[in-house]
Amino acid sequence: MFESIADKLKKSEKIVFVTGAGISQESGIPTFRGKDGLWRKYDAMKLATIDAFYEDPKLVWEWYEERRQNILSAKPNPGHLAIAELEKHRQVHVLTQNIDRLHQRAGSKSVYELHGSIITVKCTVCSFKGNITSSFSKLPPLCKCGNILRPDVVWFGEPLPQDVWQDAISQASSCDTMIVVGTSLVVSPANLLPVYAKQNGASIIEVNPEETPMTPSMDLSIRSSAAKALPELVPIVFPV
Ligand code: BV8
Ligand code: ZN
Repeated sequence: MFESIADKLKKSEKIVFVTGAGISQESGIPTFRGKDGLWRKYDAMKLATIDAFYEDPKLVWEWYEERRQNILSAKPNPGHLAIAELEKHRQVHVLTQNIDRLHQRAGSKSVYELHGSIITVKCTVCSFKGNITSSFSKLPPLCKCGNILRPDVVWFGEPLPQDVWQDAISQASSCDTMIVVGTSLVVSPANLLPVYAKQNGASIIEVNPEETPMTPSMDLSIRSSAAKALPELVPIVFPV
């Protein structure tokens, strides 16, 4: 799969991955827009927004709690593990749209969570932020200050965490190779990251069973799944 670009990969000092829901699909976590997509059962534009939350916090919490249980029982797959392995031999950064923390559980150290994390909550009023360690007895859960807590994720219409977004732009703009895995590149501004990389002369590779809007601009677009393609990548970039 990677033979045509193997020499460039071998010379890459800094590799940045941009990942989406597709990289966690083989861990049993449904993607958003796929046939098994989360958004088939639910209208995510209805649920992943601040208005939906204030309209019906219990419903939104039920959706996140269902996803959180599934995520906690999921395991990193060979795709996540290959990226973590590569980080032992090269400068690797992961810019993920996912909120499932599977990259970190696979062992990746440099992970930028562009859309937050389902494992953390924050207060809708005070500055409290913390990890969820057990299921809540009542939904929506309340903060010590008496106000309701919300999942610490970025909803549609909300800005990405500024520090994370700025860091993601600088990583994308200074890498030799960007590998875009498991994202439909529909959601902005995360879908701009490959543009930043290309503008700065990086080689960009896509790993996705389907085409995306950026397939024509890719140096290499691999029609395969993350768990199959990424383990092939490591021995090419870092021949032992
Ligand atoms: C912002 C967190 C500005 C929560 C998510 C019109 C109206 C309203 C808004 C907009 C609009 N037009 C544009 C916008 C902006 C909007 C946007 O982009 N909307 C889209 C829908 C058009 N963006 C925003 O609102 C962002 N904020 O712009 O703020 C601003 C600035 C200042 C002040 C105020 C505001 C915030 C976007 C973040 C939203 N939150 N998630 C949660 O998870 O519940 S988005 C959600 O979609 C996920 O995070 C996910 O990451 C993201 C993208 O989806 P993908 O990861 O790509 O997943 P998808 O299912 O789409 O694709 C999976 C891919 O994997 C497929 O290609 C498939 O082929 C492939 N695949 C499948 N299996 C495998 C595989 N690949 C490899 N291996 C496999 N096995
Ligand atoms: Zn509070």
